[in-house]
Amino acid sequence: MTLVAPSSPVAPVSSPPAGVPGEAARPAISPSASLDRAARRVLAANWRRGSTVPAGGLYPHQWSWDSAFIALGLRHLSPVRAQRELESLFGAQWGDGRVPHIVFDPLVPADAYFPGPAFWQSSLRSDAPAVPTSGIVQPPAHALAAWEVFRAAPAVARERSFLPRLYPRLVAWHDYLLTARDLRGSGLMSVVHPWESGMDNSPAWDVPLARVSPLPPSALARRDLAHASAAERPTNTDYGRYIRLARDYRDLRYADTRGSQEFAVEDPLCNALLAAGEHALASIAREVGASAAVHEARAARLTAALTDTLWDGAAGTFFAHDVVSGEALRSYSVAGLMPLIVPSLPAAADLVKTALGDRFRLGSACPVPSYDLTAADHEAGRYWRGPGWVNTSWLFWYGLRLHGELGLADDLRDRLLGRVRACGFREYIDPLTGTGYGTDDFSWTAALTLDLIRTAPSH
Ligand code: 2M8
Repeated sequence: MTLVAPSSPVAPVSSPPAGVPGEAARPAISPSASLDRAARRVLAANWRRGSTVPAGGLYPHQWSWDSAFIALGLRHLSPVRAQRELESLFGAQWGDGRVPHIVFDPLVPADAYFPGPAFWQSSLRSDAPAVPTSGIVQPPAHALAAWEVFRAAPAVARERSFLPRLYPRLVAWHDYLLTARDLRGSGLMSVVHPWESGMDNSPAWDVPLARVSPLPPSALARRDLAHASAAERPTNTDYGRYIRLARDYRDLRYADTRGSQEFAVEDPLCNALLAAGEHALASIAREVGASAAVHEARAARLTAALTDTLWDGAAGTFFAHDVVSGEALRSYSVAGLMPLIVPSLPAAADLVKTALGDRFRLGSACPVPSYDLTAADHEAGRYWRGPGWVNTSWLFWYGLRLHGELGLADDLRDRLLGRVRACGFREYIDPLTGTGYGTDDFSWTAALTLDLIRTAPSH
């Protein structure tokens, strides 16, 4: 098979890699050959007529930020498939610019995933697409992914007008987040449901979620427990609250009226992706002949807002802000380290220091723990309350390279590959023991593993 030139986040985003896609061979790391093959098998098995499911059993539809990470891996296998992954997602964009967190596959039985299309009722909105979707969003990793997908194979992308077609949709997506979702005029976007953060049951959401009265277990038709152990998933009380919040938002026809939210937080991970995404949009704008200035200005504003509003210098991390109570959510989750992906971030060196400290133990724990290793409520095998995930670790690795921490980046890459080699393409992994949890054959674990294998070490 032909391989594409590895693209590096260290290279300036405005200069695509030279050469013809498909000509450069990946570095010969022979122990990775079988891992590479196995990752490709997972992605092939999870491909469904134009997009990839996160996992055939547990998540049998298309998820928003999963597709961004999956596209980053697919770009090494088939530039066209990587482009289609993003195109199919944006094909389900709503008229107000939101990109739904799930695009349902009409061929999958209605009760395969809860809550399904009958719960979300996207048809309540005349600006929703014909295909059924959810009505909430997920972290905006897409502009970054689109630019990296383009850089992997510019000729193929130009031939298909990939960026000219996607650019206006990416802009509408960011416009939605920066206007309708700037709930207090801080310049930052809010998430209005824990699922929107991507880190569903993060301890960071415990305080704001405690205000939400849960629906009783009889109102929940959980399907996840058929595919993963209850000890590794959110509790029934969490689920009761998730469904309550989603039902209330749906009953408002997904209106983002200021002050109507029971749960609203400014999350550092989402806002970091938005800022990094605006940098990517500036590069995309240059490629398609649009003005980059608006995106550069937005990136600068977001970086300043993140730093002024969410950064806590004494703690050495970014904390989410609870828009309802007006308080900082002082929880050391990996989301607080994610602004490392933002170019020219003033706090970059402090974030690396925090990652190397006891709470995250970057030098030994792997993947990067989703939550503070020293916290009394750290749970090494429960979802977003402790285990490490390959996507947030990949983002941290990307940020390390971006900020010139090449030795740390290479070390993290090698240890991530070692973990996956040992436990397979699991959804999440105990960062200290390497025990795998959640579903197996998880798409973004496979895709980002492939990306780590195919990207040359920095030095
Ligand atoms: C998880 O979230 C979904 C709800 O969106 C679930 O638990 O059913 C999260 O890990 C989320 O970040 C991820 O995108 C999704 C699919 O992999 O699963």
